[in-house]
Order: sequence, then C-alpha cells, then structure tokens
Amino acid sequence: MASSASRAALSSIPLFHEKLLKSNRILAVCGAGLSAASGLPTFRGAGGLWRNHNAVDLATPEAFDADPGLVWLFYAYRRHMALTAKPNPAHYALAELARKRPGFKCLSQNVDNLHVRANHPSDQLSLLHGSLFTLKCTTCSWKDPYNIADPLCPALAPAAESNPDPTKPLPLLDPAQPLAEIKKSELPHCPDCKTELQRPGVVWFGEMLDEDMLDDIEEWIEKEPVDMVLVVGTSSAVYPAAGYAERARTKGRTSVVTVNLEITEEDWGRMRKGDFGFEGDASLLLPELLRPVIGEVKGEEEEEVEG
Ligand code: BJW
Ligand code: ZN
Repeated sequence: MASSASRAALSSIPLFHEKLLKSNRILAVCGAGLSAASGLPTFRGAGGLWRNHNAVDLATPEAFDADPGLVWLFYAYRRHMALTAKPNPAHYALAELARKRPGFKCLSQNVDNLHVRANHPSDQLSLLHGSLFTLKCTTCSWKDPYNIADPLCPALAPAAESNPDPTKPLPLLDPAQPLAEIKKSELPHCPDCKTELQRPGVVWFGEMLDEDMLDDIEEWIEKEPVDMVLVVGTSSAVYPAAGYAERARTKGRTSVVTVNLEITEEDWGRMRKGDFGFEGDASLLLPELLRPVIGEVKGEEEEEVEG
C-alpha cells in the first residue's frame, strides 16, 4: 500500500501539472464514469441494473439471440437517453487536449457519441466498443454508420416516451410493470438481406473489436515512448481496454493517472512512483487537471445533431 507521504504525492495537482506540461504523447482510456455527470448510468455497481437485469448480462450476443425484443428495448432506451444527454466538461476538456496536443490519443469504451458531440477530433479518437448510433445486420455486411431515429420503430416507442408521472419510475424501468412482448417481425430488419435483424453496432462480450482500429492503437503505442496515460471513469474490468495502461508503460517515463469517483486501497497500492490518482467526478477533475494546457473549458461548442 502507498504510504501517506507518497499518497500525498500521488494526488498532488502541482506535481501532476509539472508532468503534464512535459508530456507530448498522452493516451486516455475512458469508461462509463466519464459520462456519468451527463446523466448516463454506468455498467457496474449502482446504476448497473436495467429493470431487473444486469446491464452487462444484456450486452451479449447470447442475450440478443434469446430475446432480441428485450435487448433492443434496452438499447433503444440507451439511444434515447444518450440523445437527450449533453457532453459534460470532461468530454470538452479531452477534445481540447486533442487540439492542443497532436500527440494525444483517446481510447473510449463509451458508445454514447458524447465525445463526437463535444467535437473531439476524429483522428485522435478510437471508439473501442462502437456506437449506439451505428446499426448493422446480425448476419450480412450491411451497416448504417449513423442513425439517430428515435424511436427506431413503433415497437420500440416505449423506450422513447417521456415519463407520464415524474413522481414515479418510468414504467419501462419498473420491473413490476410487465413489458409488452415484441415479436421479431416488429423489430428493424436488414434492408439488404431482408430476412435478418438489425442490431446495434456495439461490441458485445466475446466479440472482436475492429481489427484496423486495434492495429492502429498498437502502432501508436509502439511508435514512441508514451509520457502519460489517463485512465478516466472506468472499472478497468474489460479487455482489451483494461490492458492498455500497462501496455503503454515505458519504463521510468510513463505516468499512469487514475481519475475515478472511487479509488480503492488496492488501486492506490498498485500505483508506482510518478503515477497519480485523483478521486472524484471526472467532469470536475479533468478541466482542473488539464487547465495548464487547455485553459478554461468552453462547453458551448456542441455540433448540431444531424437529422
Ligand atoms: C466515475 C464517475 C464519475 C462513476 N467520474 N468516475 C483477457 C483476460 C480475460 C478476459 C478477456 C481478455 N481479453 C478478452 C477477454 C474477454 C472479454 C473480457 O474482457 N472479459 C472480462 C469480463 C474479463 N472481452 C471481450 O470479450 C472483448 N472482446 C475481445 O477481446 O475479443 C477477443 C476475445 C474474445 C474472447 C476471449 C478472448 C479474446 C469485448 C468486450 C466488449 C465489452 N462490451 C461492453 C458493452 C458495449 C456495448 C454497450 O455499451 O452496451 O462494454 S460491456 C461494458 O463494460 C461496456 C463498457 O464499455 C465496458 C467497461 O465498463 P466501464 O466503462 O469501465 O464501466 P463500469 O461501470 O465498469 O465502470 C465505471 C467506472 O466509473 C467505475 O470505476 C466508477 O467508480 C467510475 N465512475 N461515476 C469518474 N462521475
Ligand atoms: Zn443483412
């Protein structure tokens, strides 16, 4: 475990700023905690339940095969929530860091499109787990890269409804209220092969991430030493994302910086000299941590959402 003296160094903003100002090659690995302040729930811990299902149990090809209507409702609800949400100061801070530091690359596990809406330069952003707003065929190669129809089809309209009584939970989210059964025929079908279902263009457990994107990340890591890795709002429970911080470490040079609402004793104990840990809300911490490079975060730059 880190001693109290080294714990002070690990959480020192002046020491972090000193290192940041000398850092050119910076990698960020982001997770659901980054979008928590935008009102989007995380996967694990509080908020990881959708009706009476664990969110991670619904994020599998097996769950989709067993009950495509249920899994589509889960994703239709998350599309609706993400469309209603706004990028928060942490998304804008990372986007500005990308503009100020061409050697910065952001790997995000988030599928909510909030990095894109915060105008993060696309060549400095890898969306590891795809996007809620990409649709693809379960079987053939058909893909719609950007679709924001809400609701996507009449059967999924309950996921896009506003709450009729805000004093009560949204009926869709209340496990005591049964869901209307959705027949396969009522779900969106592939316009090419016609017979198969469309599915969200996200990466489920057991599925491969985009190989070109993985090669690109490997190439970026291998190219030159990495000065800093920012690990923001992720439980680091899912690979390959969870492995990139250690993968990018260049002996004696790389600071791994954890920014998380909750940093456990085990996490503190794993930190090495030169690493940093900042416990709190990423939407408050990131603008403060990155200020010497990015200045004050401006949040009004969101692009118009295309119709
Ligand atoms: C805040 C905050 C605030 C809250 N401010 N912080 C090596 C070893 C073992 C297993 C594997 C391995 N390599 C691959 C595997 C298998 C598997 C895997 O990792 N399994 C693990 C369970 C161990 N990986 C895969 O299957 C991946 N595919 C793959 O590797 O293919 C090749 C292969 C396959 C099989 C075997 C071997 C190789 C694909 C992974 C796809 C993950 N998909 C999901 C769903 C995406 C679609 C969707 O969004 O619905 O991705 S699962 C879910 O977890 C989602 C997330 O992106 C991901 C990570 O979660 P995240 O973002 O970290 O969220 P949380 O909730 O866990 O954490 C939030 C954090 O924020 C917490 O720490 C909070 O404290 C914090 N927080 N508020 C700051 N305001
Ligand atoms: Zn098809």
